[in-house]
Amino acid sequence: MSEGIRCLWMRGGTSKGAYFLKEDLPADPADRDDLLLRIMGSPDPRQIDGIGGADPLTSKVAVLSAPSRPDADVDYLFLQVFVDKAQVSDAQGCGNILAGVGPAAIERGLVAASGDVTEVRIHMVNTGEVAVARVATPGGRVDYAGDTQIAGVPGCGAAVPLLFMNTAGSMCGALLPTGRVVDVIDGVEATLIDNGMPCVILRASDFGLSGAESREALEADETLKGQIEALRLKAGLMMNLGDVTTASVPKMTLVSAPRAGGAIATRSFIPHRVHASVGVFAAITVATATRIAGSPAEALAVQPPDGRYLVEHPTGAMEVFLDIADDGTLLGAGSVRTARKLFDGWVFPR
Ligand code: NQM
Repeated sequence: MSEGIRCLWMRGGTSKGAYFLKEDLPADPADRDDLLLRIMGSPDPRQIDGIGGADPLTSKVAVLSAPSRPDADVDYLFLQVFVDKAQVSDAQGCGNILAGVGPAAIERGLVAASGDVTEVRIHMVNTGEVAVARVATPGGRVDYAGDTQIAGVPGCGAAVPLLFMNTAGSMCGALLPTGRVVDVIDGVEATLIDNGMPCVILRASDFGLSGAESREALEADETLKGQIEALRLKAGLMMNLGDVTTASVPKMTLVSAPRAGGAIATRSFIPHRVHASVGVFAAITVATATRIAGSPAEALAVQPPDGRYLVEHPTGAMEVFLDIADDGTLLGAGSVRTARKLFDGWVFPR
């Protein structure tokens, strides 16, 4: 049996993942990815011989290290470990796993707790931006208990507020990488947009859907999935992402009018499974699309009075905050998540 590797298993928002120190993993990315596949048990739809949860939302990795820039406290590289393919991708960030990064950095001694709330500036290596997380640290230790509830997670936990700036064009170089609000691909109108996550925003009704379908119903519709994938491959090229055949971006998000008092309803293909809720950066990106005059999302949305967008999804709604200047410039965005340490120990790859 190979040596064990130090690993924190945490829930971050509505995702779960393995948090490692960079120094505990091979320096060569190919060796690192090979090790992570073996740790997670991929490729295998059940990930039976690894710790992955047989779902893209629970097959995630955070790699933490000392900051490589002066305006950050810690570096965070996100890696998506595919479940049924031997692939590991750094082509996206993850705002849910990000919620566990502050706590994990404090647990591992990369960041010192200071006072009741420790502010952790996190350099998101995938996109080159810095997020600020606020972590409850009464008595100098991370406190995971609290009374904040987020949709898609039973029970409550300590709030982890996340703040972002300069997320526009994170992977695509511009908020609207084609320079247009609407592109027509395969006869379907789409907004190609990136405010932290490359997303293709489509009307659910253009696919004969209400937008209230369950995750299971959408995943069972092979014709729909084929149509969405064909669109995605074309959109990826248009969004400066190149050939996205093996990438986890762009996310394909079907939008419809809100049904539960929110701003907009979503069903998000990430990209081959349907998200049980919605990603943090994906929600921020969809909320941003609702502000863009002439976009399908704008026409369907109900604008909140205070910049707090409830983005509806299959298991409730995610609240994201957008700070937009009068001239339309995006000043910042935020969300509140919770995180929880589930297991700390050594993982033994096959
Ligand atoms: O968009 C899943 C998640 C995510 C990404 C995915 C995320 C984000 O919910 O910021 O959090 O879209 O693959 O973990």
